[in-house]
Amino acid sequence: MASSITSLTDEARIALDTLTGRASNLVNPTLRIGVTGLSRAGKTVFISALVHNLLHGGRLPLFEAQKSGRIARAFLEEQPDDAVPRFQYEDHIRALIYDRIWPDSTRAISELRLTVEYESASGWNRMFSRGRLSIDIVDYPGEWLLDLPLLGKTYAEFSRDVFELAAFPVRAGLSQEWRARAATVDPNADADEMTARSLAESFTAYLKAGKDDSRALSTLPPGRFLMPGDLEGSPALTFAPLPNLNDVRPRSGSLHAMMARRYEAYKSHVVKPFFREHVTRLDRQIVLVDAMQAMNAGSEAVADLERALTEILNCFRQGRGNLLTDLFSRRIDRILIAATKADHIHHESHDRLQAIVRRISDRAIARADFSGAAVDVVAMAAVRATREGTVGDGSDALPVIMGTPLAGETIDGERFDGKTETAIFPGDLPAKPDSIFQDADSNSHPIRFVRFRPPRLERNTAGMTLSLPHIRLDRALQFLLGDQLA
Ligand SMILES: Nc1nc2c(ncn2[C@@H]2O[C@H](COP(=O)(O)OP(=O)(O)OP(=O)(O)O)[C@@H](O)[C@H]2O)c(=O)[nH]1
Ligand SMILES: [Mg+2]
Repeated sequence: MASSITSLTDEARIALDTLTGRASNLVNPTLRIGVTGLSRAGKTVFISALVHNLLHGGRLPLFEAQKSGRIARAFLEEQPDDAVPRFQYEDHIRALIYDRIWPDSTRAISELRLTVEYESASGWNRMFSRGRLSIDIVDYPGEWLLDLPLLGKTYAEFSRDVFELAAFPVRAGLSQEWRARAATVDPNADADEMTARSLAESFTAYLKAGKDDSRALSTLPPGRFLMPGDLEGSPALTFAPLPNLNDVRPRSGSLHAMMARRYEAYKSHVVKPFFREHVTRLDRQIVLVDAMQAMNAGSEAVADLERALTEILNCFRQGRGNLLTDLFSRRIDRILIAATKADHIHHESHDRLQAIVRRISDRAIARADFSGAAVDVVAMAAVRATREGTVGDGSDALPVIMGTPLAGETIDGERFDGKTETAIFPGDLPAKPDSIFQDADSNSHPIRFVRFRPPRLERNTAGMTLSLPHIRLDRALQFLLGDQLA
């Protein structure tokens, strides 16, 4: 399988990268952490909060190195990769802390290097010198990972799979227009740029409709169709599946041949370089999931999230038969699956959220036939936008969360102005994790979901702003970094 999807040059290049990587790692130990998740999952906010808390000595009691005072210094350094956009940490922090607005959507890959100087916990290591670890944090869209299966599929197989999925009840309505348009073309007709373009546009509209749908269906490949970046309009992105293809070689000059060539170009110019240059270099990975949004949208959306998570975990699976590890031996040894935005619910429900995400991941892990790396699950909020309280007293006391809803958010017809702090009873998550997979009445107790503004930071007596509040960010840090700073 490996030889069919990679060329010798790929393998040679990867081997060389590994060698030079290992050599420089002896001089300056580095850890590459990938941060991914579907769009709006909370990647940018997570990285900003993580870095801010490390730079400013935030409250991180579960992050052992910080708690025991062994971190001497943390600072940003120039990143090693000149061709990857820098994660614009300062801009995001300005938005979060000074403007109290959420940072803009980012939609592409970016990277940031944070270096930590620390005292080793072991007396033996301490004798030599202070430890130093550079942490390269790479933010990239989860949608791009969903492209991995394409490497193992021919254009005809890809087309058949896409048509099959598009006919499923959840997607049939959304895909109807594109399927009707596709049914009017003859794959064997002469190649024509305008036909290719109109099919690609109609197909992209279907992919986009799934994303915008209230059921919040997760994205289908090709991932760059919705996030084209600088490839917008290029032939590698101007193709679409064709109906009723069989495995015979397309006639040269036909629409089928043109589409198949562009599909192959997408694989070799977009998908392979991304995995080769980015994913295969990661040591650790955190996958952020917005489980509450899926639960609020009902069991179909939960099943869909599970499907996307299975495919994402599949990319990090080890052993034979994995398109990625077949080519490459360096492996991710820890994966954290993190449910974000836990500040939308009362702490009594945090464990429930964690149990639900564990349940979704367990099924995804079983389906991905996954083993090897250590996997953990956490429910957290990288930035805690709410405080907790109770309304009423005695047996009538209700747990509430308080925060400033974003301007324009509504609850029970009340519209918020973005300035007034409000107490909200968020509702409870189901006690039995399995119930989210059944349609029962998961919708009869939806969580009351309003988006809040980022919090106002407290100042200490010296007038210094304190670090960004969070929920269990320290637990995530301990899992991702703790052993490296021991
Ligand atoms: N309350 C709360 N909201 C959050 C938190 N993290 C993210 N959000 C919300 O989720 C939105 C998306 O967060 P981002 O960090 O921009 O998500 P992303 O994954 O980088 O999104 P893309 O760049 O579009 O892929 C934010 O605008 C916030 O509204 C959190 O910890 N608490
Ligand atoms: Mg982002």
